Amino acid sequence: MPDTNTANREDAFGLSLQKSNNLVKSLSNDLTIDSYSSNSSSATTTSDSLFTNPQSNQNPNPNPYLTSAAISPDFNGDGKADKVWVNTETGEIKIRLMDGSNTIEEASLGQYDLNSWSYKIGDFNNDGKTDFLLRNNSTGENDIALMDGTRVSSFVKLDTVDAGWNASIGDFNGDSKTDIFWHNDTTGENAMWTMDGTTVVSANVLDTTDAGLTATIVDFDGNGKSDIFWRNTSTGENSVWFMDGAQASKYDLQSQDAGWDYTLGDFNGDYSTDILWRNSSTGENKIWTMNGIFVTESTLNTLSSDWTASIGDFNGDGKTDIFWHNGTTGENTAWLMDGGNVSSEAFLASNNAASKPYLGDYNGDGKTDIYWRDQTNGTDTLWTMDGTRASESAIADSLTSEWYTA
Ligand SMILES: [Ca+2]
Ligand SMILES: [Ca+2]
Ligand SMILES: [Ca+2]
Ligand SMILES: [Ca+2]
Repeated sequence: MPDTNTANREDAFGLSLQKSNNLVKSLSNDLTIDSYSSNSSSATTTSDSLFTNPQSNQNPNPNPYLTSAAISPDFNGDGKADKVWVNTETGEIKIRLMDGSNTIEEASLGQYDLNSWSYKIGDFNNDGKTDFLLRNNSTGENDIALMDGTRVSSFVKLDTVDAGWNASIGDFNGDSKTDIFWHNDTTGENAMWTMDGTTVVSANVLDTTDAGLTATIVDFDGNGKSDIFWRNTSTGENSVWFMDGAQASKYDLQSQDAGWDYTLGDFNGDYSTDILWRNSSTGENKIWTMNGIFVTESTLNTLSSDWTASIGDFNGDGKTDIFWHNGTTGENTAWLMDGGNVSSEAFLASNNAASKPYLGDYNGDGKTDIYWRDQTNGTDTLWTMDGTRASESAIADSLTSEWYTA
C-alpha cells in the first residue's frame, strides 16, 4: 500500500490526534470475542484463501494497492489520482480532480476545526470512487461522506466513539467495501466495524493488545482481506493478525530492532504486502518480501539519513518501486524493484530540496507520477514518469502556502 501512512500526513496538517482515557461507550453491542490461540499451527487457513479481485477501474496497473480508490484518492473513478487539500488557516478542505497537471474540477467540502477533525479515505460502497471518514477526535463524532466526483452523494453520521480511539481503514472480509478498525492507544482495546456503504453491518470487540503496539493495515497473505501488522516500536517485536472479518488468527513475526522504520509496498507484485525497512540513523535499507508469516529478507544499498523513500510503480509492471528524495541536496533517484532486488537504478534531475513529493498516477496510464509541492511559494510541478524517465510540467493553478496536501 503505497504511502498510506495517514498519521504522518495528519501531523503535517496539524490534525493531531487527541488522546484521552475515556472509555468506549458505543462499541459494546454485538459483542463477539474471539478465542485467543496465540501462535497456533493453523497456518493453512490463511494460505488457502483465494485472492479476491478488487473493483475493476480504468487504471491499467494490475496491482490493487496502486489502483484501489480506497487507497489512492480517485473521487470520480476515472483511474487518475485526485488531490485533497487542507487550508491550515481557515480549516477548509478542498478536493481537486486531476488530469495530469490540470485540475479538471475543484470543490470545497466546507470548513473544519483542524484541532479536532481528521479524515481518512476509503471506498465504503465499492463504486471505485474514494469516500471520506471524518472523525472528531474531541467529541468522538464520526461521519461518512460518499463521494461522486466533487459531489457528496451521501453524508451519514455514525455512532460516536470516544476520544482516544483511532480509526484505521481496511477491507477485513474481502467484499471490497472499506471497514473500520478501531484501536485505543491508551488501553490497547480493539474493535471492528464491518461496513456496507454508510451502514455499520456489525460491530465487534476484538482482543485487547499490550500497550505500546502500533497497528498498521496490511495484507500479508494476499487473500484480499486486510490483516493487522502489530509493531512494538520500543522492543522491536512484530506480530500479525490475519483477519477474516472480525476473526483474528495470531502469529509472531521475527523482531526488527527499534531503530528501524517501515514503509509498505508490494515489491514482487504478488498482491501480498511487503515491508521496506529503513534505519534512519545508519541509513541501512532492507526488504521483507512477505508470504503469509514467511519472510524473505533482502539487503539493499545504504543511503544517508538525508534521503526519504516514497513508494510507487514507475514502469507499471505491478511491482512497487522506490523513489528517493534527498531533503538536503535536492537529489532524486529511482529504484525499479523486482522483489528484493533493484532491477534498474537511475539518478533523476535534482530539484528544490524543500519540495515534497506526493506520489500518484495523475494521468492514469498505470505508471505512478510525482506531484512536487513547493510549500514556501506554491509553485508546484508534476513529473510524469515512464520508468526512470521524468517529464516535468507546471501545475498551472498551484494553491498558496497555507494549503497542505496528502
Ligand atoms: Ca480521478
Ligand atoms: Ca465510494
Ligand atoms: Ca515497478
Ligand atoms: Ca502516470
